This record gives sequence, structure tokens and C-alpha cells, in this order.
Amino acid sequence: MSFNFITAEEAASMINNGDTLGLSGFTAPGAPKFITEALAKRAEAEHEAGRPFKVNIFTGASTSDHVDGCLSRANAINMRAPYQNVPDLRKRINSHDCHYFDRHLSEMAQEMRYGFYGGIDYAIIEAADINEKGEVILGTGIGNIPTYAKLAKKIFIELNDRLPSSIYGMHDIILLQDPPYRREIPIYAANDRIGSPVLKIDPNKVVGIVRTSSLDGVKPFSAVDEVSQQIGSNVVRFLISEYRSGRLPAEFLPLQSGVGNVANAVLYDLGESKELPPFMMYTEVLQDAVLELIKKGKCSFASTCSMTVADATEEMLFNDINFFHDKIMMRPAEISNNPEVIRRIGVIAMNTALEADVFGSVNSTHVLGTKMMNGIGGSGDFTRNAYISIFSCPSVTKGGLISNIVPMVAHPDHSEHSVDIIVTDQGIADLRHKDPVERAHEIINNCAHPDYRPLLRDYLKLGKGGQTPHTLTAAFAFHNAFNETGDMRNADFGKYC
Ligand code: 0RQ
Repeated sequence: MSFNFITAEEAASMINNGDTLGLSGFTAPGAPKFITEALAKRAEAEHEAGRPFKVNIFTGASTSDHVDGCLSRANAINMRAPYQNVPDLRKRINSHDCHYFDRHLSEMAQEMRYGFYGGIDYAIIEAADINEKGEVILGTGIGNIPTYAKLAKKIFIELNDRLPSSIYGMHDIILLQDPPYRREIPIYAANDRIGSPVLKIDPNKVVGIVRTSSLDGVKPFSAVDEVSQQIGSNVVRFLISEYRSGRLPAEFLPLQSGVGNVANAVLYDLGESKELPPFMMYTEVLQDAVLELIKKGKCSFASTCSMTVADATEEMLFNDINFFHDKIMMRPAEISNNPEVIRRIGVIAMNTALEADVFGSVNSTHVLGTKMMNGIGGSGDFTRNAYISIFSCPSVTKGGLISNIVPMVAHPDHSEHSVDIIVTDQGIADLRHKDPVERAHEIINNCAHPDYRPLLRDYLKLGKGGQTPHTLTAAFAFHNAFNETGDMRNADFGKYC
């Protein structure tokens, strides 16, 4: 068969108000870039003509301005899941212009197949290549596209000439059977291959191919600030002490790390450590630091869902693809984040919190308990199932007006049952083998900023007993003080005595 080559505008003109789109990719890499931009323009024109135009967008994780940014500014998203991080979309979500449901990333594909979210009208797939049999070489981010492509009535391909076809072989694509036919996922080490190097789609569903040319546009990291540096070195100090004590095996264990400056700082620091042996990664996003670790021989293999690296690093990867080819494998989100695999191979999870409470619960998603930041992403998939789960955050935010250690988190994403270690710039709290009150002292003494320690101790003194001695009337005194005065340090526990 021969494919129909069309423009992004022609593709956008086929999409109708109310349609559901399933997009390839995970973070910016692998997400479409051109059809969604053309769709945003179409939505603006429809709105100007007084007609409604909104679509539902399902992805692997966050995307980029080419998807969430332009479509949000055009107010063209009705429903969005499972994760986002673009300011314009965040505004729409928090003002209820866009419905958003925040799901564990490992669950999205199977729930789509279970029929929880309706059907998919169009899958849009960024690809390095496609042949007449419908074998697609994907780009640098996978997400949930195997499921979306299977369920979609029709498919568009964005054929991106910046993706070298020599990327062939770096993907491991598989679609799981659903219950009651699901079998074990035979990954026993991070570098086990279980699937196909290509995504197989029905070529008859491809209604158009758009030729494109663009890198992913991930911004380079700014220089690591002092607080991130301190957090990073505390995490590494913890890992080294675990290794020395024999609580980690001699071969070490695979690492997962979230996104952001702290995660990058941790990885750079790990690369400097002479004591830790080379390790593998079993993670959902690979940042720039990992490629350097691979070059140095410190990271021997990385399994991921996406290569979330800056454009210059992406070009370096493509130029040196023969070197990286057998050291990196990209998998669908339901495999990269799969609880069964994470638990089996003993992943050490490292994620970032917005705030943690004195008893060890973590809020990753809601600023001051109400405003959605990004979403839970893969943090829950890894945290709940990890060999050791580490959360890090600065001890204070906004110049000290906000303490990231609070009496009670204003939105619980990860309960104290799943959180083992909390790290801030102040130090390390090891919550294992401690009762709630012991945990509270560990966190206050080691992780809270000195300005907030007396206040947190005052909060603990209010407790009238119980295994976890919260005082419900005072539990949000920090948040209330911030909302009322702009500074959590104005929390006054005297009035609750
Ligand atoms: O505000 O943007 O106005 O400066 O929140 O905070 O410190 O820059 O942190 O970028 O590392 O993000 C938890 C959101 C941290 C992220 C979160 C304000 C702060 C700043 C951002 P500004 P930082 P980061 C891998 C795993 C969940 C998903 C996940 C996240 C802004 O790590 O989304 O882990 N995690 N996925 O000033 C009010 C507080 C605050 C606060 C920070 N306590 N109260 N505001 N801020 N703490 C990726 C995937 O799953 C794909």
C-alpha cells in the first residue's frame, strides 16, 4: 500500500470537536509537534466563528508547548490525562476550563484498554520511519502509544527527519494481555528485552503522514544551585552509607530518578562517587546526566520510557548512536513504570516532593492543598514498589515563607507507609523502623529548616495521644498562616493549647 502524505493543517481539518486523541511520547520527547499546533489554530478560528471546539487529549506523561501550551492558550482541551507540566494548561486546569484527571502513569494504558475512558478517534504518532507493513520506528519517547494506536479508529504519523533511522533497535515494544490472561512480565534485570524493536500498527488506519523536522526542544539545565547541590550530596551520602552497611547488595540496584535539577544533581554526584560500583537505571525519564554517566562507564545500562535530554545532548546521542545503542532501551510506560518489575528487580526510587509532613506523608501534586502543580506522574508507581523510596525537597520555599516540612500535608499522594527516606538541604531522615513520633523527631531534627523546628515541635506538643498524635484543629496552621499572612512562620500554636 502507499501512504497519503498530507500537511499538518489537512490533518487538523479532519479532527472534529469532541474527538479524543491519543498521543505518542512521554514528556516532550516523542510527542507530536505540528498537527497539534495546526489544531490549536483551527480551534481559535472555530471559536472566532462562534463554534465550540475542544478535544480530549491522552498522552504518556507531560508534553510540551507544541501540545499542551498552544492547545491550552486556544482553550481547546476538554479532558486531559494523565500528567502535564505546562503553565498555560495548569491555569486552565485550576480554573476548571479543562477537566484533568491525574493517574499513575503505569495504569493509564490498561485503564484505556479496560474501557474506563471511552474510545480513541485519532492516534498521532511521532516516528523516525514507517514501512508498508505498518512497522513504525518510534522516536525518543514512547508513553502509551502501543495502546492508543491499537484502540484508535484512525492514525496520523508525524515523520520527523531529525530522528535517525539508526535509532532502530533502541525500543522494546510490547502490549500486555489484560486480566484474566495477563502473564508475568519477564524482566529480571533492567537490560532484559521482552518486546519488538518496532511498533506494529494497522497500516490501513493511517489516514495521513505529515513530514516534519524538529528536535524535542528540551531546555538545558541551569547551573545547579546551592540547595539542589546540598540535597544531591545528601542523597548520595545516604546511598553510600546504605551500601557500606550491606543493606544494598554488592552489585548495587537499579535507580529511578524523577525530573528536575535535584535529580540531575544527584546523578552527577553519583558519577563522582568512587565507592559505588557501576549501576543500571530502571526509570521513566533519562536526563542529560545519565548520558554522561554512561560515557564514563558509571551507568552500565538504562531502561526508560523517554530520553528527556536537551537538544544539544540529543544531537550528541544521535551522532554517537553506535556507542549508546546497546546501553539504552526505551519501553512503553506500562513497562517502564510497572509495579511488578519495580518490585522484582529492587529499584531504588528517588522523587521530589512539594511538601512532606512530620509523620512522613508526602504531597507531590497540590500547592497549598488545592492548586494542581503537575500530577503524580510516575512517582507513585515507583515509590509504592521500590526497594527503598527516597523523597527530596528543599527545606523551605519562596525565601523561607513556606516550609516544605509541615504538620500535615495538605494533599496526601504518598502515605508514610510508602516513604522510607526524606532528604532536604538540611539532612537525611531515615523513617524505617520508627514509630510515628520517632519519625516526627527524625524529620524535624534532620530535615526541617531551623526557623521552623520550634514551631513543628510546638505542634507535636499539642498531641493528646494516639498512635499518630495529630491535632486536627491545628494540622493546617502553617497553610492557614501562609494564606492569611503570606508567611508560614506566623503559625501560632498557642491558641490551640
Ligand atoms: O514555584 O515555579 O513559582 O518557582 O513549586 O518547585 O522546587 O522548582 O521543584 O521543579 O523539582 O518540582 C513536586 C512539582 C517539584 C515535581 C514537583 C513551588 C516552588 C516552585 C516548583 P515557581 P521546585 P521541581 C518523574 C516523577 C510529581 C511527579 C513526579 C513533580 C514550584 O517533582 O511534579 O515525581 N512531581 N514524577 O516555589 C507551595 C510548597 C512548594 C511550592 C515548591 N510546599 N508550597 N509551593 N513550591 N514547594 C517525572 C514523570 O513522572 C514524568
